[in-house]
Amino acid sequence: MMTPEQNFMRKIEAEEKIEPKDWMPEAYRQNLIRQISQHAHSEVIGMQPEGNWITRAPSLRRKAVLLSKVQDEGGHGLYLYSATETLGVKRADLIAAMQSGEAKYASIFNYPTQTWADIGAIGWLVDGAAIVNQISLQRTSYGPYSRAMIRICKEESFHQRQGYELMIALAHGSPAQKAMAQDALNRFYWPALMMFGPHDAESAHSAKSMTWKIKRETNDDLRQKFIDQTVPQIEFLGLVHPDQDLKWNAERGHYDSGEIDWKEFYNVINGNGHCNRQRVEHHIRAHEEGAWVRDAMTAYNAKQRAKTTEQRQAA
Ligand code: FAQ
Repeated sequence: MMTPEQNFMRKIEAEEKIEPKDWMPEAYRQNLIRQISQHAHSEVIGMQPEGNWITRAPSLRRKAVLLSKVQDEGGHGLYLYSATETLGVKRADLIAAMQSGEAKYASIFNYPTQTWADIGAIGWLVDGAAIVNQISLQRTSYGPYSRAMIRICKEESFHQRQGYELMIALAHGSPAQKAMAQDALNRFYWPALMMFGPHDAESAHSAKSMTWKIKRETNDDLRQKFIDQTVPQIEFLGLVHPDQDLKWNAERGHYDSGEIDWKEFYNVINGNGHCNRQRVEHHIRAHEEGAWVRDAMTAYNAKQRAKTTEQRQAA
């Protein structure tokens, strides 16, 4: 006879998914709640930097694409909150933790979107980095998270392409447009690398998350993939790579790169980035303004339930 813990590890090793009603160690559950809810918060807060440009998109086509992309991000947040709720937590508590600063969201969304080229850079680099991570998370050990990732990755690849297509238009446009594209690349490249988290040696959760197959690849390995795939994309755009120390390493078969500004990273994740306060304040305001929708839905559901009970009793 196996203990529940042994059976859990057997499933993990056999690549079987852990489902909501299965026995799981409390630390596994807590780690998933932390990671999936922070992922959900990132998707929802991530609507703000791009939402900032919907009214200023330069054409109807660009506006329709951006509007639909931002809506998709909201949808991703909803799948991920639902996946987190299967672990026995309430969405309202998760949102309260984000609003109070107790729970984090991706550092990248605390940078401002200053020009239209930033919208291209976000789709290309931010969604691009998110996909590298999320493709790996499609194989995560927790069933609901894995299934959410499969669905989200399909949409993210459209997001990445629309961003790159926008960058191509600018980089191959007038000198002023090309300069705008270069400036957006310069400002978003390093924060995109920070999305993968601290170096493996500094990563508090990685060891456990790798053993439990919550994470399938480490922060540094995923970051390296992104660095390698971005080099030919920058070349195709005809832009200058922002990393002066970037060098092909034939022995490793990868690019060596310059060091990330970790002081900036920790500053941003600890609440002191350019837009941290603004992002959370906006979320609180939008959440309060939407209270009537949640109340109306709760009242409607209660009425429907009462009606069904009445009909059953009458039958
Ligand atoms: N920003 O021990 P680790 C998107 C925190 S989706 C903020 O290495 P872990 C789509 C970390 O939470 C982007 N905090 O942590 C989109 C932990 O803090 P805690 C979101 C960060 O979990 C595009 C502490 O540092 N994607 O962009 C960051 O093992 C466009 C120690 O770090 C995901 O969330 C950071 N960059 O690895 C939407 C993917 N890095 O909890 C709209 C799922 C680290 O102890 C527009 N998440 N921290 O207080 C993951 O893969 C992992 O959670 C990592 C971090 C890799 C992010």
